[in-house]
Amino acid sequence: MYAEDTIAAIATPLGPGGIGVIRVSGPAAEPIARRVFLRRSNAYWQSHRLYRGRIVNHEGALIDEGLAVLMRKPRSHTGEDVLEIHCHGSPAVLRLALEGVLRLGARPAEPGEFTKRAFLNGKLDLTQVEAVTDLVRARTPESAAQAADQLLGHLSQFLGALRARLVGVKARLEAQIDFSDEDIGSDDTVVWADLGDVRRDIETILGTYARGRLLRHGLRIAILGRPNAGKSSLLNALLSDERAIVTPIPGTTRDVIEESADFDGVPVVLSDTAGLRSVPDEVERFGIERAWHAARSADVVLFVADASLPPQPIPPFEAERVVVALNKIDLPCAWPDREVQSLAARGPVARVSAKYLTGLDELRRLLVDTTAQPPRDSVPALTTTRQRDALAKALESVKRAADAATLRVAPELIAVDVQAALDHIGAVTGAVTSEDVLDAIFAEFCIGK
Ligand SMILES: Nc1nc2c(ncn2[C@@H]2O[C@H](COP(=O)(O)OP(=O)(O)OP(=O)(O)O)[C@@H](O)[C@H]2O)c(=O)[nH]1
Ligand SMILES: [Mg+2]
Repeated sequence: MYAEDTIAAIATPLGPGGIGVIRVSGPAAEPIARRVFLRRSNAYWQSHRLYRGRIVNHEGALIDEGLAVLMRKPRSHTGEDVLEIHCHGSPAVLRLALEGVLRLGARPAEPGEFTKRAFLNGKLDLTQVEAVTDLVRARTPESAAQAADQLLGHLSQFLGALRARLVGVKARLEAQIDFSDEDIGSDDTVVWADLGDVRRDIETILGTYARGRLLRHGLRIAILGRPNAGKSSLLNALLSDERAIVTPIPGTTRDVIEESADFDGVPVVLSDTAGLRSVPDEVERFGIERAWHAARSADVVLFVADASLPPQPIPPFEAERVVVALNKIDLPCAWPDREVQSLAARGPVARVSAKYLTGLDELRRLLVDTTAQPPRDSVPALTTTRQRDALAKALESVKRAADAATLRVAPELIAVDVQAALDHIGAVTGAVTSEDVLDAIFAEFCIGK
């Protein structure tokens, strides 16, 4: 299925650190181990045993002292012979050690190639492959927990159970086709009931996508508003950090300031921007252009309005969602109720004081959007559009099959929709897949994974 050559890469980030790991996978892993890792005795390498020894290059020159483990196939991450060499986390040592390994017949691994081999050898399914990148990149504990859950196969098991149910339905329909003369009419109710259960389960899991996606992708929030509205103060308040300069002078912020934060487990990136106004000052004008750009590339625009000044219109934004913060509510409010109510037409409104830190929890809640409820423990979350789209198609097929069963359509025809549903669910785990899908998924990987 693929060229079974031997691949190698540095698997840890390149920078000074306690330990750095070189990973080698393929048939030459063991011969390479014997050349570049010198143990006290030249005895047999036991599989899955950590040895201490000297790391040398292809010519035998000493590089470092460290540990090595050989994991013989098929009981390894990739399903091939895998060698891991643990040396000191020095970029120079790691480069020298890798070079030795490459000189002895391995070639540099492409991004994600170890995981791809694990998939091709049936060690991981596609949802687990996706979870590997998600776990490596997770920015909050909740994102990491979600990815770990998927990596451990929770989603795969849920989908496997759905498939098993549908296979049962299909078998029953086929029995009806084969024995159409005999009386097996009672099976119809079983088919309906099973299709109904599968449909409910798919609907439940589709409901997890909004939050699953949020935890995986995070949320880009651009803070916009007129000069002096309190955008930078609000950024600082949301970060609990004096990150941006705050002054009573309008036009203080000139450039976009980006910071990461964790809103109830959702990784967010907040961008504070220059206040929107027409000005002759060229520097500020550039800043305002950047503010508009930040708004275009954000998932949510957080528009900050100053409650202590007479109402000002909110400009139109292209963003998917707008949340309004009516700031400075510690001061006398200059907004008539009617004006405050009309804000709701633009998006949900939070009354806040960046100065006294009030209303911030409510604002965070509105920003991450409460419609994205946390999933129930028993139901794994969908995290990618690929998974969501395939299951949405599966749901359509199951609905069609259920409708056809109600109308007592010929079992052959119902079976076609049931098979389509099986194929769509199979696409999620990769039981049914195409080269394009694989390429798209592995394109996101870094080298050494
Ligand atoms: N009373 C009160 N003052 C506030 C509040 N938030 C901000 N301010 C004050 O408003 C002024 C402007 O605050 P900034 O955070 O710099 O406003 P900005 O929107 O970033 O302004 P530009 O960067 O110039 O666009 C400062 O003097 C802040 O102390 C608030 O909630 N209540
Ligand atoms: Mg500012």
